[in-house]
Amino acid sequence: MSVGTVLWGVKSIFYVLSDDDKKEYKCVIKGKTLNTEFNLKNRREVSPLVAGDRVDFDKSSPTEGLINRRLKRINEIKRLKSGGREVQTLAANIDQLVIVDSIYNPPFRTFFIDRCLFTADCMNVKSIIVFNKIDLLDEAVAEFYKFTVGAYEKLGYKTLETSIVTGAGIDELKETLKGKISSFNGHSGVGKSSLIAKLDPNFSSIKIGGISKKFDRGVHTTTYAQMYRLEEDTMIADTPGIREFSIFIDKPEDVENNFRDFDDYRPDCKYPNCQHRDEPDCAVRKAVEIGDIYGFRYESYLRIRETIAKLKDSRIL
Ligand SMILES: Nc1nc2c(ncn2[C@@H]2O[C@H](COP(=O)(O)OP(=O)(O)OP(=O)(O)O)[C@@H](O)[C@H]2O)c(=O)[nH]1
Ligand SMILES: [Mg+2]
Ligand SMILES: [Zn+2]
Repeated sequence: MSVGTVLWGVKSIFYVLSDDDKKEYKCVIKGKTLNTEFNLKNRREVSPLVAGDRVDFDKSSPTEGLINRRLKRINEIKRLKSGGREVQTLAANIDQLVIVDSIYNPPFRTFFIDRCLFTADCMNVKSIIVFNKIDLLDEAVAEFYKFTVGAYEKLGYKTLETSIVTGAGIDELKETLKGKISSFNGHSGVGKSSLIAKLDPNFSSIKIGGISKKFDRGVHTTTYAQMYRLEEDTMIADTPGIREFSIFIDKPEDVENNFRDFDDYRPDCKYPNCQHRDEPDCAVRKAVEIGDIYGFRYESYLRIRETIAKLKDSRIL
């Protein structure tokens, strides 16, 4: 029996990098189902194995194998799909989540970034925000962009600005990824695959898409997550772009606890179970009013709460 890491897979075939000989094996799941040790509460899991999963498997030939079991995940970046009826894991066992957004085409959205940050924080995974296509920064968005970057930096999140056109920030990105397993997440068309291709010429065959004119959004080019090995110990999961990053959360009370900007104020709310909406003497809302907490972060918080309430109503949570 060997242990390895799933690099990528479609439908029922998974490519596994074996720990012992560092070779790739084309594997299928033994039997038809996999014991995933995960309570899905009647939801369907899109795929039982994703890039980054650790499995034990038997080699059946020098290039093929049979997967017996998925090992317990250290962490996983999950989202809900199909109105909450399906759970999709984007990557598992990662050291850091790289949230990629673009300055323009498509324009960056703080709500998306906040949901990703929130998901990573719930999982205790470090996150980095990459603003790609910095070459497209013009006066119209410069001020808002600067404000946003400043806000995230102040909250303690690392931000990077990159461009595959000018090469800006690519070396810094490489340095940030070195020796770690990272997952690139972001909307379709922000340039996740382009960045990975830029990091190593060996990845030049990676599929890069165009932007669909009609929606001013990317046409989905990457259709499944795939792990790229930059060096022996540096791995990057390129995940398909997502329109919606519906958060997946097990415990609704996690919402408050994972807005780090609220931490200093929460203890001063009148009610210990304050949800910071319309309760009297809410220290969080007061901090928002006087500008000590960013308004856009508070908006994101409310929207995440709303999502969770809806899921509860439809008994998905
Ligand atoms: N101007 C500019 N264009 C870029 C940059 N990075 C990527 N692009 C373009 O953006 C488009 C989308 O790039 P992709 O790398 O396919 O985007 P993706 O995030 O992988 O998209 P999905 O696979 O659909 O999730 C392509 O036309 C790229 O050439 C950049 O830094 N500057
Ligand atoms: Mg892609
Ligand atoms: Zn409150």
